Amino acid sequence: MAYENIIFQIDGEVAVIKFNRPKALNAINTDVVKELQGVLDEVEANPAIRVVVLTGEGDKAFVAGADIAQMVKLDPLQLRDFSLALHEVGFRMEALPVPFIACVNGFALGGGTEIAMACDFIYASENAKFGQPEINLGIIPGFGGTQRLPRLVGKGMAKELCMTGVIISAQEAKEIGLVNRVFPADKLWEETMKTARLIASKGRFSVMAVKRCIDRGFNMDLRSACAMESDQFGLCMASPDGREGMTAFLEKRKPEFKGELS
Ligand code: DAK
Repeated sequence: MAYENIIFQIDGEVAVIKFNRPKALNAINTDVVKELQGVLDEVEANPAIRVVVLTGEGDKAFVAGADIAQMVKLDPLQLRDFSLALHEVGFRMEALPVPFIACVNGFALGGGTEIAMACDFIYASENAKFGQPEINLGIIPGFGGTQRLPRLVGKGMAKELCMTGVIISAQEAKEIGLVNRVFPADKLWEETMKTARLIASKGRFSVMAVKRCIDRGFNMDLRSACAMESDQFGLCMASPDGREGMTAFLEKRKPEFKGELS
């Protein structure tokens, strides 16, 4: 599939999805959603991809939200399709076994904060800005903002952000637990790729198991979640990578993970 609104590149074991509408601050329209679906198909079909990084073209924005200019022209059924398609993108990112890292290099507003939250974690530049300003447009977040935000930062803070529409700095976003780390703008990419490659160097199966246990376990009761963790732990221990990791430790050498399940 050819992409016009997204740049998709593979750099070793790391795939990079770059929103590429810098003139509209990388706002997400229906074409972007279609292209995201195509990119996720490629990620799913390519086992050589171990980590995916999402970022924005240019130095001003990650994604400044859904494309307001397009949204006002859509009828209710088209909006519903847009909503369902975008939600499906988020669910697929969460369901895929590879981790997604949001590398937020500027404005991440509305749908921008929301797509970043659908990633496994967020790194940001010092000049990045986050917020759910939909309330200023007379609407509410439509891509999981009222759901993923409270799970990350707590109900009170999520309500404050969604009810006021205020835009917060990267540092504030870090303080409330929305962002993992903040870097100077000129170091963000390098630091994000360093972490992406570090994760890519670990066992594929154990990285997948961590993602699965934390995401699925979060919405389960503790006993059931711990039982799931035990299952995944047993599978990891018995996998070739698990045996290699422990043997390498005992032999005082670096492990060579193959990512094979049996
Ligand atoms: N949509 C379309 N164009 C946008 C845009 C957006 N969200 N944000 C910026 N732009 C365009 C501007 O119109 C401008 O275009 P030109 O006038 O040059 O043609 C260009 O990008 C540069 O923007 P500014 O001139 O405004 O730049 P400033 O530095 O002055 O301000 C800003 C930057 C980010 C503070 C400002 O652009 C701004 O407030 N933008 C809107 C931010 C916002 O309200 N975002 C939330 C949008 S609502 C759904 C899923 C998701 C959503 C809804 C439904 N379903 C699943 C159904 C999400 C909704 C949203 O995200």
